[in-house]
Amino acid sequence: ELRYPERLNCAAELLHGPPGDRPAFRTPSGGTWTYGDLRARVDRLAHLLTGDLGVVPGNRVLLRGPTTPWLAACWLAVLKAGAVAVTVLAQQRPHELRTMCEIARVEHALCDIRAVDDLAKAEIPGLRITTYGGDAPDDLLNRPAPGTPFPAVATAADDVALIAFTSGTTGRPKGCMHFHRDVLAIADTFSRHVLRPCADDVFAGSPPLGFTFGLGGLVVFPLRAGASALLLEQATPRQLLPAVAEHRVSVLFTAPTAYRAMLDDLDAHDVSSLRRCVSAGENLPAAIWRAWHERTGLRIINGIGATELLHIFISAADERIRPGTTGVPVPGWHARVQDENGDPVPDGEPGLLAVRGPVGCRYLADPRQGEYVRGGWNITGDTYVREPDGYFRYVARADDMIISAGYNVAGPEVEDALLRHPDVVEAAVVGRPDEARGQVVVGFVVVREGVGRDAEALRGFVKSELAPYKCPREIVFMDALPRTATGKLQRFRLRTEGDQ
Ligand code: 3SK
Repeated sequence: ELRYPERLNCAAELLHGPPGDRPAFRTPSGGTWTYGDLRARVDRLAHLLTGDLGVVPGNRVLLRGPTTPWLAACWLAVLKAGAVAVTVLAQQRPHELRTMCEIARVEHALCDIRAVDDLAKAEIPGLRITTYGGDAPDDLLNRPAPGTPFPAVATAADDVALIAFTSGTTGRPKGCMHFHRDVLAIADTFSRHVLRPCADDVFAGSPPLGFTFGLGGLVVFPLRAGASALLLEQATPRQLLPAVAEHRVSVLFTAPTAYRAMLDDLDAHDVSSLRRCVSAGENLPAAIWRAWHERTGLRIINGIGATELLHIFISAADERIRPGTTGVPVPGWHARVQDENGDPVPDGEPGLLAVRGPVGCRYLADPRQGEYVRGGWNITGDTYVREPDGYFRYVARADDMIISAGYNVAGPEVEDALLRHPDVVEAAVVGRPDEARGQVVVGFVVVREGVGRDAEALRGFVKSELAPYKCPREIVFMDALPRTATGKLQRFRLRTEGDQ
């Protein structure tokens, strides 16, 4: 069982250990931040937050920007100052940002100057935006600040440290609150027991820091191990391979589709530095695991995680890996498969995945809490089978969430965006199976009589409302959507539409 002191500031814990001259963060251009640099910069930022910006413990601070050491340093400074970090994706649009700020009651924002336009456009009442990375004298990084150490605020282990958003099936995002001890717990369970990193490891990967998969893999795990992370602003599969080769990356975090895409380019790059490859975000097909193993000799570490539970809770490493399964509960975690009534189903039969462990789901002011946490178990929304030998095998998502290239997309949220277009009278959005992306988003639309059927114009409209990964790949125009006699949308008919 994990035990932490009653007073715990996870940022201070993550920063205090390694010698000052060890590398902490690396950048693609060859820059290095040592632990000494990182500590000094986090302290400067914390002084500015609590001084110039007037942030007090408990304030919620939005963080938005591409994956850079400065974004990571801002995250650490917010936590060290006892405030709550609200991490969002750089692709999120004004409408989404406004909703999240409303839910999390965000007072301040630290925003990379390159990502500020949409945040400014959101016109969030009362939000004080401070940019970093620009030339202006009031830019966060250009302000004078004390060069003295900043004493970490003595937060309680179960004070909220961060709020991470997950899109709900109803479309309204859910804010998941996580404590200071939760941040350390993900490192002291999955990372410590499955990854087993050492101080010489170089971490890298594609998930952004606004996704807890990336926050854990690229900030929390390397710092907890005294290792370093290469932070890539651009991390498409084509960009990952040269970065691995050039920076001798040893621990890689990305999604199954990226492993698959990298196979095409593998021969042109030296990936001999890799010793751990982690795949999560969606199910890892056994065929991709086998192809990667054949070509690299490396056994991909598959895992299932959730924003609600912060990081990975079922996985396996080394010889315990069984391709085609997710693995076994990570030490510290418990998992079972149960039916709708909460009764365990026999091994070999599908049911709802239920897990409990050191991190639990705590939605911020959201009645859906009662759906996720039932009888002390977190119900992740995935259908799983537990094999007789204790391995867990993924079957499907139990709800209507679309998972496209590792991103979770809630169909109803995209429908809402489509319906905001003046010509659209009805919209339904479903995921259609796709070899490369797992699923692609497809929108079915009924438009007002007499107006033209312009799919590109509608896609452009959705892109202006939502992050581009949520935009339907295809728009199908219909005269009417299929409905039951009581008027309920028959989504299952749309999912197979076009298969014939
Ligand atoms: O949502 C996920 O799939 C996930 C996977 C790994 C770690 C964290 C998360 C949220």
